[in-house]
Amino acid sequence: MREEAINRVKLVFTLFDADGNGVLESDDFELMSSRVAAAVPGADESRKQAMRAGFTRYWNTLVSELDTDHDGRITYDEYQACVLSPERFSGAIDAFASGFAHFGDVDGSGMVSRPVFVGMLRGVGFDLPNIHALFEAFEPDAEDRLRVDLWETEIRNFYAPDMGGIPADLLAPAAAA
Ligand SMILES: [Ca+2]
Ligand SMILES: [Ca+2]
Repeated sequence: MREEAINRVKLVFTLFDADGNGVLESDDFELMSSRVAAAVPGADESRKQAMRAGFTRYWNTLVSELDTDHDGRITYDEYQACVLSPERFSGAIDAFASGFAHFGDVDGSGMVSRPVFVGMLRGVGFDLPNIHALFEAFEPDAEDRLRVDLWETEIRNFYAPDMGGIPADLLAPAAAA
């Protein structure tokens, strides 16, 4: 796995621990999907359900693959094993990426506006300057929107073990943070 990919994976653990208690649990994924839902008040109900289903499947996959001691929680030590077998998560990540990105396509136009993009990624817990840097990397159109299909692809890239030097790295700077 490339170093950039490992940096991204480490960041995900910190973000997914939405309640900050140091371990991942189903409650974290509930909390995070609620925050993302709250960021898009006018969202379509079916898109919201798909987004939430993506979070739920992701959690279910993590807990079935990584909860070595079967206590229903994933510690950082348990979580680190995911870098050894990223292929086991690809189905869940595809569903998550699709549900998440399309949730931001509020009007079904195939485009995502900057306020929605920023609100959703703030809901996940990324830092504001990084979010704007990523948005710019998508080369937004004259109405300051990005293409939802490019975003969906980049979410997959974020988790891809062999990818580095990609726009998604803007969310997880390797810098001495
Ligand atoms: Ca937690
Ligand atoms: Ca455990």
